[in-house]
Amino acid sequence: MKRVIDLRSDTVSKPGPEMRRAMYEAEVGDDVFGDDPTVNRLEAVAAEVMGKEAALFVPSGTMANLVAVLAHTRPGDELILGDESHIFNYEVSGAARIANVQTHALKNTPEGLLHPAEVAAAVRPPNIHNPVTSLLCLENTHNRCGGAALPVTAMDELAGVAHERAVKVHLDGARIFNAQAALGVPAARIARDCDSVSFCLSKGLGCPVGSVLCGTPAFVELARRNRKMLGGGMRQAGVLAAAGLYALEHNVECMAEDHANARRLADTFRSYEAFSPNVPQTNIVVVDIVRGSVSGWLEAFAAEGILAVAFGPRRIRFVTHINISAEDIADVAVRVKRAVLAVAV
Ligand code: TLP
Repeated sequence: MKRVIDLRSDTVSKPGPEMRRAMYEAEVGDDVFGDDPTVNRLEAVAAEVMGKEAALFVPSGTMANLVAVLAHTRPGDELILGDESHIFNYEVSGAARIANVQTHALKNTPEGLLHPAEVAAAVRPPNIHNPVTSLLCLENTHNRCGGAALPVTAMDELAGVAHERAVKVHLDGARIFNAQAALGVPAARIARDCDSVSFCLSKGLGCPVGSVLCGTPAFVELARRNRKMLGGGMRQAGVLAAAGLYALEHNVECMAEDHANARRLADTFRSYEAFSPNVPQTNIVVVDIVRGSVSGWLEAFAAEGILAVAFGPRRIRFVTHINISAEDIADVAVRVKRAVLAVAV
């Protein structure tokens, strides 16, 4: 039986022996009492890496975004975001259901950006009829825009447009270290003009669980309260935070290799007329299906031991990660060739 090469997401990676050892050896305490030294250390390190004053360890990227929205807004406010953003598409309407904010989605450019003029126009003027626009959410790298790394100048400009209008900015930086590797700019610089930034430990960094939300001490205090409300107050969470500390020390550099693997994977697909892949900037390869169907190709790939996900009616997504080597990508090329022969479209 050939080895399954799982490219459904970078969330599927499994912790290796050194990370597990760090988890095993973690010093722990009750984090709801603020007693877990490993969680406290992770929060301090994360804040520093992101250039913010404080941080909060949360179970997931979804909860990081939700507690950020809760902390930055009041019920009935309006939140501006991109129509391709994760918060708008994949977070079960948490912003609407739990934070009671109205989402105002603007069209994302293919590069994952928003037009500054459209953001400016979307901010509601004070009027008895209008909701209060209190938050702009950005995403870097941009998942549905094929892992695009948003340039710092564009981020700064959008944050400027928001701040001039007293609107706060949250960055969903689930994959901000991929942006760091692609842009050659430190994560703290990318997030500089954002009031808060979240990043995932459970994606390219290879941890089993967790995200971190960073911002001012007052913001993080509020976010901590919101995390508790959502049931995200964890106890001896140091076993999980230890994985995060290990990853921040050892796994950030691996991302350049994930990106090289993604480029090679896209090249494989480009050599067939049935497929039209993006030119990946980071670890996400989106392949538009020119011939055949998404379900047909997913089945053919699965038969060859390659796992991917549907990412639209004519699109499949592949994500490289820490458990995928250059040899695996070479192996995928051989398997894709066989799948193409089997489907024969
Ligand atoms: N993304 C997952 C799925 O939910 C689509 C994936 O496989 O890519 N922000 C961004 C930009 C994300 O891509 C994700 C997860 C999240 C937030 C949420 O993180 P989790 O899964 O930890 O809640």
